[in-house]
Amino acid sequence: MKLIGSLTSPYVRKVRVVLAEKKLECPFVTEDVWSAQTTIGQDNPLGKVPCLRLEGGEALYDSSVIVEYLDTLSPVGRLIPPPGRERAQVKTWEALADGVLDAAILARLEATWAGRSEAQRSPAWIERQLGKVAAGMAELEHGLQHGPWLHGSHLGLADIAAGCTLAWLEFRFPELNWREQHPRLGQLLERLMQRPSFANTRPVA
Ligand code: GSF
Repeated sequence: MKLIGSLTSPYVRKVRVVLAEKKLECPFVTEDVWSAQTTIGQDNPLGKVPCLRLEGGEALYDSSVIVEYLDTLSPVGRLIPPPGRERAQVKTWEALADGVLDAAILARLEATWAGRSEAQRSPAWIERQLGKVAAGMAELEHGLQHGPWLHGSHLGLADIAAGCTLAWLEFRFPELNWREQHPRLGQLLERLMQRPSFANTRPVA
């Protein structure tokens, strides 16, 4: 098994955190998917990371599929409940956290992607995406009103996905200053950063 990714991608970080929490060993190979020389298309036709290449050569993507698979590999620290309503709830938290990232990344690319000229950039599109970020963050904060974890009484995939999103927003969108409006999310990230799985996977520019 081999994980292909980058040191800044929050989706890749989610997979690396899950590997660490599950105490699974997996070589990590970095790949710059934005470089003209990238070979990521050989494993993932969508040209995206993370991508997990299995022993037989076949590839798994995207991050939600990879983490679901990894959770089955070891009974250590189950992160996703068994099939049923609770599992759907946890995966909805993951979809929300990933969706906030998707929107924030679209906004960032709209503002910065070198393939687009200044005249081609759309402030209205950026605003639309940032509206999704704000709404998603409010829902995540709301999800912590009854306790320290988004689902149940211990760390799970919902918290890991949210933590990767929060840390990435701080890394790439410091001007959002989300901690001011979302104190519970701030506490969640502080708690997560105490864990080696998060402390050892900080984004590196
Ligand atoms: C998103 C992966 C993604 O956008 C997942 O794995 O959960 N839904 C997917 N990865 C980015 C890197 S990053 O922004 O984290 C990527 O590989 N982008 C390259 C491209 O061409 O869009």
